[in-house]
Amino acid sequence: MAIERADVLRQLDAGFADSPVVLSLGGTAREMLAVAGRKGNHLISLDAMGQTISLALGLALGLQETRPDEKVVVVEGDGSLIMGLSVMSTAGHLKPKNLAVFVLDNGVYLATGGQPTAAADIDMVAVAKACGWRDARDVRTSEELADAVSWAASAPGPVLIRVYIGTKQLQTNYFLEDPAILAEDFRRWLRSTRPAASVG
Ligand SMILES: Cc1ncc(C[n+]2csc(CCOP(=O)(O)OP(=O)(O)O)c2C)c(N)n1
Ligand SMILES: [Mg+2]
Repeated sequence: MAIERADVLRQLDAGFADSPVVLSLGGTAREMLAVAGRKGNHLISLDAMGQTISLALGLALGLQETRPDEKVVVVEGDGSLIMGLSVMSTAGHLKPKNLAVFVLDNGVYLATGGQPTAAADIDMVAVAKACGWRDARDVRTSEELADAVSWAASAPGPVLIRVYIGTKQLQTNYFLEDPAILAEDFRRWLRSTRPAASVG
């Protein structure tokens, strides 16, 4: 039985309650809001399809000096990953030890009606490794997911975890917020947890 997205999001929220978590757009963001509420440590890359890992990469590079052992966690979709695939080479080249990416792969652009993505023909684990990422793995069961969450928290990054999920969706409200406010809320949380760090 496939793992569904809401369960994965609950597990990621619990597993990384005090870490920066950068969320993809669309249903992933809306369902995280539904299961976890608005969290200071969650940064939603609202409508910025293909940009989520790039945004988190910059954040990871900025934080790696002050908090090297804390992961910047990304929750990305398969379609959005494929749209911004070039970041795989940049992240593999720069190798931030504090970057962990979870790709929630439902095989479709679910937010826009379920059109198939090219994910079925892509070995994301092989792509990550070929681009110089330190490690990557596939996850198909809740047990493997639990194991991957604790692995990602401690393994040196960048690491990628491809989580195969089903296409069930929670009924959620639409979410609209000024991205400047989302960024400012997140900055406030970062500063509150790192008073000594310079967070611009
Ligand atoms: C540049 C751009 N193109 C298209 C969209 C519309 N759009 C929003 S979410 C989405 C699907 C994203 O697919 P995926 O990352 O697999 O996430 P899923 O919907 O499956 O959770 C699309 C096409 C957008 N926001 N930005
Ligand atoms: Mg998808």
